[in-house]
Amino acid sequence: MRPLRFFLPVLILGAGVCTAAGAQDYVGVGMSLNTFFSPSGQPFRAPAGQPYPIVKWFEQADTDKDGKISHDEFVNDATAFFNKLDVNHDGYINSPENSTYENDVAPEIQRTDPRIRQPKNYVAQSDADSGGGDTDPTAGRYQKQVIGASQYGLIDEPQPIRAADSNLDFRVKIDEWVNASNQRFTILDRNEDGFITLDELPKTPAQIAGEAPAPDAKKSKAKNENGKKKRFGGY
Ligand SMILES: [Ca+2]
Ligand SMILES: [Ca+2]
Ligand SMILES: [Ca+2]
Repeated sequence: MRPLRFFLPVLILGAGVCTAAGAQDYVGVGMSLNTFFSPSGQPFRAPAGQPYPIVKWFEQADTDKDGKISHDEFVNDATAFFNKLDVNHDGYINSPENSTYENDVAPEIQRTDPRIRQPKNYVAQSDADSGGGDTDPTAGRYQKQVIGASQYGLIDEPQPIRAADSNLDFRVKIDEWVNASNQRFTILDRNEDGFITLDELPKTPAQIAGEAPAPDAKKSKAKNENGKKKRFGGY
């Protein structure tokens, strides 16, 4: 299978956000870890303490309510989101419509949530004082960061709309969208039975971060174990 492509500017944007400011600058500005992005990039949000909103997407896509998402249901759900983004209904998501997606529909993709765990040796590369890189055989090599929609999604695609633009003409035709949706279904149907079920889906990075112990609890635990304060993740 040909891998879906990502646009370099999105990667650069994500890296800049991560390194240009401290963690606290991005917490509390409307970013919630209880956020899920469907494989098409549609955001679903739930208040803290409520079930992770993957269930909202699943209920939306599973139109016959049999507890599993068929290939047709998956593509229909993706196409419905395409039609929402294709505001002028010309069969393309063009640049202005994509900008509306990035700025208004899914603004989370422009920020990197510092609570989401990043590959360890990215930290070693960017902050030599953080330690831990010397013993890692991959230290110093580029490790792909978890950015954009990948923070909240099941597939590592920082910008799911642009990723579907296979001929790189800065617009996504419905045919390209259906092709991307077919690929996404194949990735997610891990047991290849033609259906997506909740129990075969991975946890998203945001979901994992949301379920992790609070930072204060981690710090005090580390202090107790090591007898001194320890830095976590370079933040
Ligand atoms: Ca179904
Ligand atoms: Ca359009
Ligand atoms: Ca399956």
